[in-house]
Amino acid sequence: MTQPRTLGDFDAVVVGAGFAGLYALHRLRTMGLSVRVFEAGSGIGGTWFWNRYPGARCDIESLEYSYQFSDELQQEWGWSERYATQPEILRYLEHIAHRFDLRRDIELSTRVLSAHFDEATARWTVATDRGSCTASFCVMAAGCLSSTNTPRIPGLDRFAGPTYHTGRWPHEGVDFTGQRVAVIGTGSSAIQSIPLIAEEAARLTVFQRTPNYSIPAHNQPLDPEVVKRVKAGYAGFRRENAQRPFGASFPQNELSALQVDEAERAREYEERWQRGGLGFFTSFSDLIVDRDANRTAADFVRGKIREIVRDAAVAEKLSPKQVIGCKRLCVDTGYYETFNRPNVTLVDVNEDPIEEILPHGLRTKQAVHEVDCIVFATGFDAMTGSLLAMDIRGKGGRSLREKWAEGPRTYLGLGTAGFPNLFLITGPGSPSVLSNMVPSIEQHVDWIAGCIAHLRSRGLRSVEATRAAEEAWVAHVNEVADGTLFPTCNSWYLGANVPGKPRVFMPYLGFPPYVEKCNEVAAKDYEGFALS
Ligand code: NA7
Repeated sequence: MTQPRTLGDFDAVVVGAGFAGLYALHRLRTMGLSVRVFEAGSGIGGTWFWNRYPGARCDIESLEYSYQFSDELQQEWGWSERYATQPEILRYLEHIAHRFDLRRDIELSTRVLSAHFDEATARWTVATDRGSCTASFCVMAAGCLSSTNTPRIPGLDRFAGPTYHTGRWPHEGVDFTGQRVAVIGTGSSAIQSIPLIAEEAARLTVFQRTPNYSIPAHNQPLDPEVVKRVKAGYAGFRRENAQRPFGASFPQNELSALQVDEAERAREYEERWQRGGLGFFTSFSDLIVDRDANRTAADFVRGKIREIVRDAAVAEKLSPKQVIGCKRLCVDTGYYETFNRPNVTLVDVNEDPIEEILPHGLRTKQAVHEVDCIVFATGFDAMTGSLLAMDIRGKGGRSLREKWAEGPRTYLGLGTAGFPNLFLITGPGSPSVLSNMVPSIEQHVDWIAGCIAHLRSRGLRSVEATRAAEEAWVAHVNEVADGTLFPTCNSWYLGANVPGKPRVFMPYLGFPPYVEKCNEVAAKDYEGFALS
């Protein structure tokens, strides 16, 4: 038997080289720690390395979907559009790697297979497909939306043409010219890519399970005056956004939707629709807590769909029935309009389910749809998928998969009892996907860095969430979610998109109170964590 290659002994191992892993490396290395980052991709960028489908772009505005840890960096970097494209975000991350000399501590094309904690030494042994190493701290920066979900449709292996997943797009791109294309799924990735695929393809058939609400992006080149204004007071702009519920600059209306008359409501929604983007969801204060309030926003969007889509039957199929915002709200450029094109067909798989994939098409209950290629825009095993893909074992050899069999359990989404010195960045139980990810990532990395510095200053070597603190936090996360309309539909926030996944609401709603709680825990000597 060959001995596994030894990759060294480090203070910290970081899994993943996306926004989270890159900043974790920089921050921990600046503190004097020896750090090694393992990244499965052949390049850095995480989400923005993998998701190269046509139209892939961020739906948080570029001036705030960026790091703030270095004012020089945020002053010198110039975004070109209101919403940055995937190539521009990747260029930004490559710039970061270069500017902060990060590459020398990143092992690309290296997949972490397992991480096992040794109680005697209080160290983690991290095994990868290229060798193993040990570390005092293991920082999971593997991404919330990284582990792709491809439905097991009978016959898929017999399909003669190429298949693609939006989250694993070929680097060389795909030319759909003259092709008959199937897109399965109508989440954010589908909503961004469908208009562009439709322009190229000879025929596009969209297979929709749940229609989604989408707000126009009204993307445009960034106005130099806006950039100048933000850059003149960047810290203030960041501070203000951090006070908002989602940690992003969506203007929050403090009024209830039911407190104003119909004309006022329509005016507010129309203004937000014209402005574009996710800020539509903060039109009123109670859209995610009150069904009647929510219905007014949902009706507004359904009305827009009817105005945009000429065929009334297609408009009806595209009209979501669930609570608006319950599934991630989407932002688009010409999505609903695309269904007016003569080369686009919409199939509702609820009334006409896909029964099998044939070598040259898809057979639904009612018809055979001949296609040359299939695009799976079917999303991810969100929040826990990439963590549970690794064999993570804590005290007593207990595996995380076993511990989370009924759903993830964490304290603050940062740590989990029984797994000392294991930190999760934007883990389940933290605002993560319900917030602007980049500030959330920075907040977590800074907190982790502070915690490690605290341990070191006291000559301690281990930190572990207590079971009691974890239980209380899980109960609190559920209580907050139960006070909203989020649990009322089958979203990936609940794991409902992956067959067999336990139905548990995973993110924590409310960026400002969450940050306050983390700061309070740190100030009280890491209350709820056992230090030794
Ligand atoms: P999403 O938002 O999870 O969307 C996946 C889509 O695929 C969604 O419409 C699903 O329908 C659909 N889906 C999943 N499985 C199936 C099967 N078996 N049959 C038909 N349709 C299916 O992933 P995205 O990549 O679009 O976006 C992920 C996040 O990235 C997004 O929220 C933003 O935060 C950025 P369903 O709704 O489950 O009925």
